[in-house]
Amino acid sequence: MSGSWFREELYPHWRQSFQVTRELFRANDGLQEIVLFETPVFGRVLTLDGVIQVTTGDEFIYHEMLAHVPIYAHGAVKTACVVGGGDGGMLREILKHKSVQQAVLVEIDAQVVEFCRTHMPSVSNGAFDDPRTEIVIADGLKYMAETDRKFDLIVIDSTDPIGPGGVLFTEEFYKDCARCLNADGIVVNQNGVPFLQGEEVTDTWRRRRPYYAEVGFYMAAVPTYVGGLMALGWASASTRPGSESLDTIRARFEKAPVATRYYTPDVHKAAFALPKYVQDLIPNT
Ligand code: AG3
Repeated sequence: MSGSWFREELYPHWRQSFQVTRELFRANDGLQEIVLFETPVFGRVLTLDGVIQVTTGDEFIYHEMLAHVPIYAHGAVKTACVVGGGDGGMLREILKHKSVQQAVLVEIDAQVVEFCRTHMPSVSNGAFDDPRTEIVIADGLKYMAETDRKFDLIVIDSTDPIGPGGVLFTEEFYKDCARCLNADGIVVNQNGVPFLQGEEVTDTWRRRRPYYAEVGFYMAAVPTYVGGLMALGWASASTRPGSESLDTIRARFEKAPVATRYYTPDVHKAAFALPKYVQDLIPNT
């Protein structure tokens, strides 16, 4: 990281660079390499195996959209499970909801949790110490295959489908998630930036379709997940998070408000308007 620039090489033919004020930490526990550095525009930036995961500047967009959209669409989430998400940002957003009684975080890499708790405390903002939180250090695939718990919401807060997080994009895992959802439960995940990673949308749709009556996507614009809008996937046996009327979502938000900087009921509804090039990645539509 000499020369004060960090270059992310996620894509073979397109790279993005960040000016680095200083590198704060670098470690490798054998599972993945974790690096933290300070930047002028995005604040603290965390990478895993060289790919941007969180920046303190724009993480709110991703975390709010994967937490509040399914929660307000469902209307009464009591139990939630986050798979991945070792930085604690997703837990933080989920726990803003008073209706949530229990949130289980299943993270494969203990160093990520400890590291983020110490060096990026604003991201978890106390969520790891909330009495409703349970932290399980385990492989998410194995956890979902073995647990007999059921959840109203499962958020798969993964890396891209490379490295240890790759299993969280498999048909086997989506099948187990379906079994671990209550009848009206919803699972959501990140599906990459379809302009550059279009196959993730197609693959996720095909792999979920056999196990969920309802499968779809919605969009959010996260500056450091460069390349256009990011696709967020959802699936459920019965709840269609984009179908509730704006009035219903507004009423739920007003009755049980949470502080947000990106999410609003209007943004919730609008996020389900898919650009044509994204629609075209979904088979049979
Ligand atoms: N993990 C999602 C990182 C995805 C980056 N992918 C990309 N740019 N295509 C975020 C973890 C935050 N809790």
